[in-house]
Amino acid sequence: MKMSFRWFGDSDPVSLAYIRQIPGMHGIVSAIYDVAVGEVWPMERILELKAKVEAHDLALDVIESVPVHEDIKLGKPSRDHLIANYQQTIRNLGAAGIKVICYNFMPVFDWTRTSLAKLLPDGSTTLTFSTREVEAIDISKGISLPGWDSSYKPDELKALLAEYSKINEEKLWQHLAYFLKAIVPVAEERNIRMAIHPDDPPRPIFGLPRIVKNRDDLERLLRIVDSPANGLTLCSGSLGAGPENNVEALVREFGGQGRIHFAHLRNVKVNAAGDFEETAHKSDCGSLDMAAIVKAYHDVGFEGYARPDHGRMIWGEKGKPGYGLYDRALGAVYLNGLWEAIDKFAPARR
Ligand SMILES: [Mn+2]
Repeated sequence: MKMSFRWFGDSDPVSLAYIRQIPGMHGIVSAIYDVAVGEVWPMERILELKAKVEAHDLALDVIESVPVHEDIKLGKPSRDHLIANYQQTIRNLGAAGIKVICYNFMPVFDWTRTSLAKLLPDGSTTLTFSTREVEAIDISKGISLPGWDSSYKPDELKALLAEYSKINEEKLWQHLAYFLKAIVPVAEERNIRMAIHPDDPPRPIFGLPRIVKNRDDLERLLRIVDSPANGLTLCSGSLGAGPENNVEALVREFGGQGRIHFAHLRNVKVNAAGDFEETAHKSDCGSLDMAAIVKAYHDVGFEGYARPDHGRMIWGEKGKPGYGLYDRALGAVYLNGLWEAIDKFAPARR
C-alpha cells in the first residue's frame, strides 16, 4: 500500500513541503486544474507538475481526476472528439510515467454534501449529508448546495438537467460502455490503470441517474472491458455511505481479482436513511471497521495506492473543507500504523 496525499496545486493552502513531513508518505495525487474539461492536457504542463512534486521527494504516480465531459455521459455526437482528446491525455500521462488515472461518471455533480462545516462536539468541523435537506431543494430554481453554488449559471444548469431528463440508468450504462471501450485499450497500451471512483453518495440525487453505487454495479462495470486497465478507485467513505454496502467484502472480492488500483480510505458515521457525517479515520469514530478494511487489502496482497480520503478541520485550521493537512495526516499515519501491525503480526489469509 503506497500512501499518498491529494494536493490541489499551487493554490492549495497545504504545501508539498509539509506533506513531505508526514511519516510514510509516498506520493502526491493531483491534477491539472486549469485545462478546460474535454481539452487535452499538454505534455509540458504534466511534466511541470511532476517536476514540482518530485522536487519534494514525493512521487506523482496517480492523477485524480481527469474529468469526463458531460457530452460523453450524455452520449452526444460531440463525444467522439472529446473521447479522442481523453485518449491523448492518457497517452501524455503515460509518457510522463503516470500509473493510475482516477475519474468518475457522475452526471453534473461529482459529490454532494449538505454541510461542509458541521460543528462536532469536540470542536472540529466536518462534511455531512442529509437526505431530507437534499430532497427539500427545488433544483429547477437553481442550487444552493455548498461547494457547487458557482459551478454552473442557473440557465446552464437548467439546460443540462433538461438533457439528463432523457437519460435513464440503462442509457448512462451504454454511454459508459462506449467510453470504456474507447479508452481502456489506450490505457493498456500506455501501462496506465483507469480507476473509476464510485458515486458519492451512492444513490441517485435530484432525479439524475447514478450507476456506480454498489457491488453489482462494480461487477457490471469491470465486465464491460475485462482488463486490469479497467479498474476501481474503491472509496470506503462513498460506498460505505450506502447502508447495503460491505466495504470489507468489496475489497476482498475486487481486490482479490487485482482490479482495485487506488484505495480511498476514510470513515463515515451512517444512519439507516443513508444520512452521514465524515468522521476521523479510526474505526470507533464512525460506522466502518477500518482495521478490517485495511486487513482485507493486506490479505489480497494490495500493492496499489491509497490516500486518507478526507479529514475534518481540526486545531483551528482554515482551508479547503475535507482537505486540511492535520486530520488527513493523522489518518495517513493511522492507516500506515494499521498496515505495519497487520504486516508484522497478523497472518495473511490469502
Ligand atoms: Mn473518495
